[in-house]
Amino acid sequence: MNETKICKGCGAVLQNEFPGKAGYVMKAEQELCQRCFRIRHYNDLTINMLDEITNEAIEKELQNYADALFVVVTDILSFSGFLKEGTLKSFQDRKVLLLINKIDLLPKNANLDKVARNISKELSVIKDLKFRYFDILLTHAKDDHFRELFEECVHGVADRIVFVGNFNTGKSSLINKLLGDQRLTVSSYPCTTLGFQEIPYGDYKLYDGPGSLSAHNLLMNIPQELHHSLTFTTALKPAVYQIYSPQSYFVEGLVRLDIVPQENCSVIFYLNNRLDIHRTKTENAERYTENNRKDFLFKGVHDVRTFGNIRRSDVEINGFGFITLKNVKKATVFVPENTAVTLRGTIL
Ligand SMILES: Nc1nc2c(ncn2[C@@H]2O[C@H](COP(=O)(O)OP(=O)(O)OP(=O)(O)O)[C@@H](O)[C@H]2O)c(=O)[nH]1
Ligand SMILES: [Mg+2]
Repeated sequence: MNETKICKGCGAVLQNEFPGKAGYVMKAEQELCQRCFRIRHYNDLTINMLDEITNEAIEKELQNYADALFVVVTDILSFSGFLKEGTLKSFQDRKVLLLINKIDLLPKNANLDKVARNISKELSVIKDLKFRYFDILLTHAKDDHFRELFEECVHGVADRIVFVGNFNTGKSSLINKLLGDQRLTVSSYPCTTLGFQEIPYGDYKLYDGPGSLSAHNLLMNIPQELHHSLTFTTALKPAVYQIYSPQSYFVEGLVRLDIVPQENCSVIFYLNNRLDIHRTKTENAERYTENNRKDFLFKGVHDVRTFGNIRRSDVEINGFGFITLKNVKKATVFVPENTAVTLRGTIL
């Protein structure tokens, strides 16, 4: 293949020499690479995409879009960790629309106005940053009002609109929703999009690109074959516990939470409803861990975070969900190493 063409699904440069590499097509006239074809038709990952992307390469590419509007996409499972990570600092003096996606994962009875007010309070961590334009949008990629809300936010701000953010936050899905078709490849695997591509949209040019790798997302810290089992297909399921004595909770072999209660203590887990939560007295927790060691994914390779005297707060486990704690004397959270655990105000 002589001229450079890119895959319409993932933005990888097309090539017909190396079958195991990104952008491979059997015939030069094909517009979709084999990897996109297989993801779309068989949900089958043929190339480990994590090796194809570096944050440095993304940052370098973004320097070409100084005047553009950056739609910085995060999601309801990781926005607190994302804000705390300080990534938005690198967009200072730029135009930014902060988009918190996947709000359809919140329980059906969630009061979204209240959620929006509570999330605004959390934005105080970025209060000292100066942007040339800043707005915030809470949405999800199936929201039929998304197009209207998006156009209201971007009207007159810039001609070029670049979607950026961590992997899996739904950038390509949101662009597909704007376009009203499925031209971009989306998947639950991290790092689906491999290269930048320009997409005309009315008077605007949209840009989809690879997601940044966030080392703090739980998905990055567990074996890749488990990623698919953590796909969120339905809303987070609240699991409520009243607690009267020290208790420990094991969410599969992924996360452990120890609680020392105060009076009227309760804990509500908002997690993927396919995950099993096992509860035991804290005095038996070590024995439980020993007996289930082989299932315990992170086999001792975990980080431990401790929080004291909580009246009412959420603990967000990056990419995994959150836990609302009420009247807790001490909470200890065990997560796979490097996973961000963020204490914040409650959002529901
Ligand atoms: N529940 C829910 N799932 C979503 C939403 N948006 C995207 N997803 C799912 O999230 C996963 C990732 O979506 P993508 O659109 O591929 O995300 P991306 O940000 O483009 O990912 P990369 O290309 O890897 O950076 C897919 O399984 C989507 O179906 C949403 O609003 N709600
Ligand atoms: Mg993508």
